[in-house]
Amino acid sequence: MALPFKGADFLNLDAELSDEERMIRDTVRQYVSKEVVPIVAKHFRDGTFHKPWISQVAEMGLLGATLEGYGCAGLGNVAYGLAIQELERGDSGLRSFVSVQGGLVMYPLYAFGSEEQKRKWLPEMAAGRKVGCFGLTEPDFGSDPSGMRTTARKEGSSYVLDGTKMWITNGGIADVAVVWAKLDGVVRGFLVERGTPGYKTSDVEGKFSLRASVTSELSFDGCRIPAANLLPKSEGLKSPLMCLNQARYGIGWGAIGAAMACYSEALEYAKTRIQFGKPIAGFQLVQNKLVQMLTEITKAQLLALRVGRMKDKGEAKPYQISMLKRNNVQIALEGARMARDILGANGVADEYQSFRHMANLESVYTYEGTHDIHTLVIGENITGISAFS
Ligand code: TGC
Ligand code: FAD
Repeated sequence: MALPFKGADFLNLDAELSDEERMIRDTVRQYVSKEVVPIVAKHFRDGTFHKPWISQVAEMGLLGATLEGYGCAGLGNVAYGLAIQELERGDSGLRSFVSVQGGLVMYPLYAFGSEEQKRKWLPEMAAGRKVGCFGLTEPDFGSDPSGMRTTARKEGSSYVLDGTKMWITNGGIADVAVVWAKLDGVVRGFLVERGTPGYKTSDVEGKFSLRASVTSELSFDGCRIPAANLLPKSEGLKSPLMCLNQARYGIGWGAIGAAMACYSEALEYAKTRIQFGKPIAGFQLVQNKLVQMLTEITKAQLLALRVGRMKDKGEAKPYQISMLKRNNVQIALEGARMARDILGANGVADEYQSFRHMANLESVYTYEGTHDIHTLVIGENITGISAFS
């Protein structure tokens, strides 16, 4: 039987965590070892999302975990980050589900919704009985969502939506979509329920990445929704970008989980794989890779912990969250490639997990703002000059 997952904690950062934070991390760690790791390779191979995970993560209070009230757990940002880290140690697809449900659907309901909308959706979503998705990206507008073509127009007591959203996580399984569309030229958020005439979803096939997650296209063709489905406090592109801060923060922690999974796998493998008469862990070049991976994980942990503590005080700025997402996903992706290399030919088989993490991290590098978009966000902050266009 495999040993319990120990993570990586070279600087004893555990000492910086509260008992509650450690307890939440360890609970989710055990859950992932029992309910995710044993089956995720099959789901990745089959291209399926394992729906029973939804009620299981809900049971642990991980959906909309940092929100207060409405059945949400009201966790601190570090406790939430540690939980997300453990989920992504299992698979980025499960972490994506939780990020979208909490950061991109429950958060906008909480921040921009009416009291009636909050009461209707938040407790059901916290319990995992309802699933949501977030439609911002369009086929022709990814990094630059300001150009979106999806529109809403007011007709009596309804809004009518037209347009297409692309690459939408959870789209095909969502009961409700938070859709960003221009109303009189201004970006606003709308709730569109599954089954509404004129609203269709179709799942993206043939992904090499995030295969254990549902990704879909959403299309709106004269889709009429009640006027009460407008998120009344949403106003301008700033509203969806505020949601992205929540999800990007979680990704910064999640990437550490994927990186630790790859590092641990490579370390164990290197200690037992014999070539030229000794374990490959005894070769300097292999040690160099392992040291590099652990060093980057340790720096990523420090960054995540600091931004988490700042977020708890309401002090984390979007460009600081950009640095967290940008750095931690990059080091996780590079570490996954090194782990795959250390595993040799075995590294390309799904009996091992590093390749799956590596493939997932290619998407994570692109979504929630590409690596280079975050470079430009930070570049603008330090120079005062925008280099986006
Ligand atoms: P810009 O003029 O800079 O900004 C418009 C207004 O928004 C404000 N703002 C932010 N506010 C809060 N948080 C942020 N991160 C913000 N970034 C900007 C800004 O201050 C301004 O406010 P105001 O009051 O002046 O109106 O807008 P821009 O059009 O120049 O765009 C800036 C840019 C490129 C950084 C932005 O468009 C961007 O972030 N692009 C990347 C798009 C992106 O990340 N898409 C993600 C889609 S969702 C997704 O990928 C989910 S994957 C989920 C999963 O499965 O885990
Ligand atoms: P583009 O914007 O076309 O970028 C292509 C390349 O050009 C990138 O390398 C980019 O960095 C570069 N580039 C673009 N502009 C500049 C510039 N100004 N300077 C320098 N380089 C630039 N979206 C949602 O709304 N909701 C979701 O739930 C969601 N889930 C997703 C799930 C998956 C699996 C994936 C892969 C994507 C998902 N997305 C989602 C979409 C994601 O947010 C976009 O893919 C991302 O924002 C990038 O947009 P794009 O793919 O159109 O690339």
